[in-house]
Amino acid sequence: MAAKQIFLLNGPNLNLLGKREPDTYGRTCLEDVVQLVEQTAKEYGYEIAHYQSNHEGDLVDYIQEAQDKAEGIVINPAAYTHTSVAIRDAISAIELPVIEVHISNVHRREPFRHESLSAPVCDGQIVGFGVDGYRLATLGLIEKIKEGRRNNE
Ligand code: DHK
Repeated sequence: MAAKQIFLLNGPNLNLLGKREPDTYGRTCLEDVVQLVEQTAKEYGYEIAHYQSNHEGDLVDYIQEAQDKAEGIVINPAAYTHTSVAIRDAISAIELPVIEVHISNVHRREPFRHESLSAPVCDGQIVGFGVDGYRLATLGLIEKIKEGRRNNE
């Protein structure tokens, strides 16, 4: 029997993790983040399908795809967090738990990063724990999956 899947989605510029503004985003590369999430998920019998894109529409496609293939989503929409109605609507349209994660503490940063268009349609948000936030988000998501439906209805 195929393992249950969690989609891990990363938005623009997160492919540069480790090299990009390390004082803000740390020195861990995206590949290592994916491994961390895979290890965490595996302990609970889940596999990770990871996608990173710099393009808004790709992220919308992955969110839609998750509906048929995954039990839930961990997503860092990166800059699209603050701008994308399309990503918000895609999350809203699916019937899966979704946890938003941000590496940095966005609330301590520029005012335009304080608002998340997607957080109100997600089931939880993890902010400011560095890349360990992805592990925490995965654990939180697994709890939400166990509970059943998302809690934003
Ligand atoms: C990542 C980004 O790329 C920014 O655009 C967000 C987020 C914050 C993060 O902390 O993971 O504002």
